[in-house]
Amino acid sequence: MYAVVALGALLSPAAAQAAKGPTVTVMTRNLFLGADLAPAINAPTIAGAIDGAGTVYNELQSTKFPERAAPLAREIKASGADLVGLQEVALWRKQTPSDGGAKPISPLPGATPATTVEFDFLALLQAELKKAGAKYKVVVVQQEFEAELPVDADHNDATGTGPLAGLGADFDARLTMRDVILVRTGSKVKLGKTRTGHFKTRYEPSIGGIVIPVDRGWTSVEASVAKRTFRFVNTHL
Ligand SMILES: [Ca+2]
Ligand SMILES: [Ca+2]
Repeated sequence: MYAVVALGALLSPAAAQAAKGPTVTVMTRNLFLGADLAPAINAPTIAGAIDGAGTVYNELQSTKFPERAAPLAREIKASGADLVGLQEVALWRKQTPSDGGAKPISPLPGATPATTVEFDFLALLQAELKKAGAKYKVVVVQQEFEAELPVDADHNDATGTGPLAGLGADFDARLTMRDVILVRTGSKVKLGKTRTGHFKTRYEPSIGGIVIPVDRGWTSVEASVAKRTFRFVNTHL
């Protein structure tokens, strides 16, 4: 969705009339991280979470962010938005063979984070924006929830790798959630200080007693146009 905001409308009617404030176009979009995480993070046990991670991973493949990014980039271009707030700008990474996930979910002390990038939603969207002829720069990125689990993608316990091979772990998959603000190159909006924060109250499901900290938060940037100042805030509630 996007909106044209007349800054004068935020002032008193008389002041607005006098000001005939400059116009700024803003847009907000939740990119959808690619899958419903419930089968994994709401599983009662690690074994169930590994099966659930298979369901999540297969849904991620079928929702095809690399394809979705193209019309999204065209939509951003068509909006002409000066500022764009993006939520669920996922970064998915993979590790083969599995070494048992990673903290905070993995019960194994030697488990390390996956580093091979599978889908970087920000990089994919930026590439499509470039293809669409829309020039946007990243103003601020904040990392939110992150988790890594072994994945039983073929739902077969007889195929597995690593220390949890017996539970069917084919590989590890790591999700890093991010929120991002973009600014259009050439926009008349001048930007200043950025701020970020996480909400103190968060969703904390547990898998077999291991608490999953589902962080969410906000990013903001101070902005001005024609000597009017405002604050643009992007949040994932
Ligand atoms: Ca790992
Ligand atoms: Ca398997």
